[in-house]
Amino acid sequence: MLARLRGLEIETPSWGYGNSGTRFHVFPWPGAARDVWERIADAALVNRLTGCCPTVALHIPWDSVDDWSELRRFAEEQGVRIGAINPNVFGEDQYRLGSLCNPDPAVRRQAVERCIECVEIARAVGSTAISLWLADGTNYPGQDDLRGRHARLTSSLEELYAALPAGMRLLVEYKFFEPAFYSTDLPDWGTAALICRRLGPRAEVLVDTGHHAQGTNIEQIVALLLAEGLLGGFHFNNRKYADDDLIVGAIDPFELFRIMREIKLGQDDPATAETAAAVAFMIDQSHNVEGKIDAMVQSVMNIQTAFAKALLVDEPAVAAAQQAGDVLGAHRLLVDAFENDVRPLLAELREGLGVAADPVAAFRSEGHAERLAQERGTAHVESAYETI
Ligand code: LRH
Ligand code: MN
Repeated sequence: MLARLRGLEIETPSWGYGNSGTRFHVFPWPGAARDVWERIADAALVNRLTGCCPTVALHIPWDSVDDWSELRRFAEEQGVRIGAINPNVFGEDQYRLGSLCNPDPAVRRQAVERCIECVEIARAVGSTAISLWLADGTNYPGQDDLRGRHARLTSSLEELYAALPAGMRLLVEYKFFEPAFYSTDLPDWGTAALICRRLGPRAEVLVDTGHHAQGTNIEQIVALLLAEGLLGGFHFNNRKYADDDLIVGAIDPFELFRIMREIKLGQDDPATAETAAAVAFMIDQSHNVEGKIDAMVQSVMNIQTAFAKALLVDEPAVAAAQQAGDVLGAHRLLVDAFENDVRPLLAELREGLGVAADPVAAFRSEGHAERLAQERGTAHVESAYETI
């Protein structure tokens, strides 16, 4: 049990440490990271506090530097490695009508080149994953040819896939809407799975837990993608309404438990163990009204809690109840596990990792927030409307 919990490594996102907000306002947080160096330093602090976050994901060009080997060295000196590289093909003017799906071949070229540039960056920093999300879509019926956009998407991705060196994989992230409000070119797991199958074995689906329509059974998608050998990773966060990017498990911890149970079952099944073993557990959240670092640590703790409870499910009894058609019996066995208080177990895990039993309490009692606010001050960021 403890060995499996110790094996759970969680990647944190560089963009989760800086000031972020909504289109209505960005509330600056005292001591929030202001550049990639501080974002990596904060990720390293989260790793020191939790003992299980050895990698940090980067977003390009938000995290771009002149000397990638210097950044790699800095990260390693801080005690972390650079994880997934996220090409940003949504934050520039030319992407109004899309990036890889844009009707204009010149814009598609720029977007493909940005992605291939990220392959070179990944190579330079020792990363083995390109994690790609596209904002691409349309806002009105008739705005563009839906099959035409799909054809552009697949041919652009085929070019990117062909540029991947051995050992590097492409994680394809879908999202059912936003910022496009009529059609999204990569809207769901099915489209992502079809495209990954078409590309090849090193293309896998990334499940962002905030990217589904209300009522979607995410753990069933996870189970299916595991069964098909197509699950590459997660962007964990939580939501009540849309892509709210809230602290993982903060709104629906039972859903997170159900997702982590499918991961456990996938690890235990020889037919899916290889895929399950390579799943990238990454957080993708942003903090509009709360501090960044302790919120990230809380998310890590919530994922560990969900996995610990999933490991406590009496699976042989569940299988027997399922075979016997004992619907409530099977369900109650999951609830029994979920109702466990696993904090003592996790405290034992953390003691073994040489970190505090409650890393959030440690962050606070050690005065990191005050120290960082002192060192960095408060940077003001304009929200979308404020630039009007
Ligand atoms: C899109 C998304 C994607 C990132 C971005 C920061 O909603 O989930 O993964 O690139 O958030
Ligand atoms: Mn995401």
